[in-house]
Amino acid sequence: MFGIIDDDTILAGLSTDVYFLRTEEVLANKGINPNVVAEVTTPATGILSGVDDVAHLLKGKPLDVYAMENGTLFYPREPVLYVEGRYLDFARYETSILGLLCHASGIATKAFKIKAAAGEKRVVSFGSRRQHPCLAGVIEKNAYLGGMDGVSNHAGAQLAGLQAEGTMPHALIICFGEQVKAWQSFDDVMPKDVPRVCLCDTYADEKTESVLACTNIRDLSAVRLDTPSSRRGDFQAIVNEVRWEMDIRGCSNVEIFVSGGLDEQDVRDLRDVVDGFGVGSKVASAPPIDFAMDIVEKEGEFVAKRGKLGGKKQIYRDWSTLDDMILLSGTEEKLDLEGREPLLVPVLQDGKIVADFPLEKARELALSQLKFCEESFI
Ligand code: PCP
Repeated sequence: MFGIIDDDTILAGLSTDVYFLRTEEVLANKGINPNVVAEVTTPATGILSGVDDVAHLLKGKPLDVYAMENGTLFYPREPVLYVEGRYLDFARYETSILGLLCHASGIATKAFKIKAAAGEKRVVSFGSRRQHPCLAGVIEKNAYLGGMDGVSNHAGAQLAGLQAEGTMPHALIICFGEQVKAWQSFDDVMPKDVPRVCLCDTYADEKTESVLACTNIRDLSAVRLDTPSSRRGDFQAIVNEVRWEMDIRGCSNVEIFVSGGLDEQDVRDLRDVVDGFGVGSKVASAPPIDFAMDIVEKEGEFVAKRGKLGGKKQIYRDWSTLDDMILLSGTEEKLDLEGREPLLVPVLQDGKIVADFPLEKARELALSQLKFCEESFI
């Protein structure tokens, strides 16, 4: 009904470009099915995600897969994953392998950049409304993996094993016809563990509404300012004014949370004056990472198309600096790799999943790399 391709069709390799199905037909007809190594690379820097999905996609096939762990910072031209096996055992899956990695890593990478901009301040994913609803789980999982501190989509959070969080929409206030009644009713009805965050921009200016919220809601935890861009002018000055007016009324413990069309630069500009951010489109609709998959070995011979590097490789990282060396597999013993660790680890061995993919661990890994990132990237 909603134009969604189901799991079984994806697992059957049919969510693919038709040229792969034709390639299979031609190769099978001519009896050609070489043993190959195909690697996934990109000219971009980013945070890897989607390796777990690729493992589930290829599970049960006579293939070996090696990959960086979800959450790893990757650099241009580094293989993030490779598949080894007979070409016809995975030809038709290239489209889905790339789609899974490109989409997940795109969202995780943008979330990482938003978190880098926010520093210690909280960032929450508000953007599931910007994409097809069937993708909410993908969006929230990867937003969290990349560094967002919370997510707002109910089902998306559940699918990712997270607890959704949120404030209130303008619709609630409009249904009551005035702010105070709406905020008080929210306070009456919601369980105590739901933070009292009042949306303070519906009818009057932010200062007026924030003061009203402070003086009418006893356990007010924060005000949310979702000031429309047509009214915004100097947003930082508006926030400073709200802060001042709440402080002089003894509400310095009430936090200020902002949302609405925010990107990295807005977050950077506002992080010293607010306590948290809701970010929607910029994370949920992040550009995909442009990964490509290329055969680099065929029957043990180095092969590569123009612009790609032949041969199976391993990457050795010095975790104290995030400096990497890309080496041709098997040449390691000639070099001093003291203090470095291989990044491409087994994920699938002869079709059996041999790695696990805990979300928290991937997020911690992603965030542990923040302090080493060059400003040009974040
Ligand atoms: C928030 C804000 C943006 C949404 C969420 C964030 O909506 O207005 O529209 O996404 P963005 O970063 O893509 O802008 P609410 O204020 O909760 O929405 P509504 O006006 O529908 O109540």
